[in-house]
Amino acid sequence: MAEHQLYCFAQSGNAYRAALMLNLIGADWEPLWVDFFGKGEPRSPQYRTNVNEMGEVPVLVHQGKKLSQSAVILTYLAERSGKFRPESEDERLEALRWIIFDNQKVNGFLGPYRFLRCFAKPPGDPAFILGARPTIADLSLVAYLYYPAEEFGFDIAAQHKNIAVWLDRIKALPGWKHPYDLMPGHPLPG
Ligand SMILES: N[C@@H](CCC(=O)N[C@@H](CS)C(=O)NCC(=O)O)C(=O)O
Repeated sequence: MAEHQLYCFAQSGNAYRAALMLNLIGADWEPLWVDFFGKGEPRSPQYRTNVNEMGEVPVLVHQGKKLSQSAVILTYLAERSGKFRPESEDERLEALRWIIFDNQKVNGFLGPYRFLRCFAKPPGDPAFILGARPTIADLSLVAYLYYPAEEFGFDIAAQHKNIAVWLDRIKALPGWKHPYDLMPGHPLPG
């Protein structure tokens, strides 16, 4: 058995960060394939109990530790190996600043966007998020979804029919208003 194991699958950019680091530092490692697309394995109770309660890939196993979050894995491997390690306090903080920015605003958007565009199967579900009735989960998820498609450069509702009909169901609730009609400040002063 290799010294490091990485729970991963080829399509995951989040796992690629960790796999690339392992390879670049010359670690003795092996991948443990997670069936994300077929069985949705990361969300299974077994995976949450035995591998990662957050239900995510990647997870690094090393010397009895199980580490998740690619940022944590990168930090751990850099500290252990001394390679790709930011050295001074300023450098460490600067690296952390970029990694958080990346996780939230760069690949944090690109990953889900690519997943929805290429890999997600339409759910074919006529319900609301939790079931038969709308809840605050619906209200949270609609946050940006009624704004005009031109402001995004792509039309989520046109491309995803199930989202379109769900948005229409929320829209039909008494009291629903478009954000530009419900709150002041639109249009922006020219
Ligand atoms: N911030 C996490 C993101 C991990 C993540 O979102 N992983 C995806 C695969 S690329 C996942 O396991 N998703 C599980 C799911 O949605 O069921 C990291 O950097 O490790």
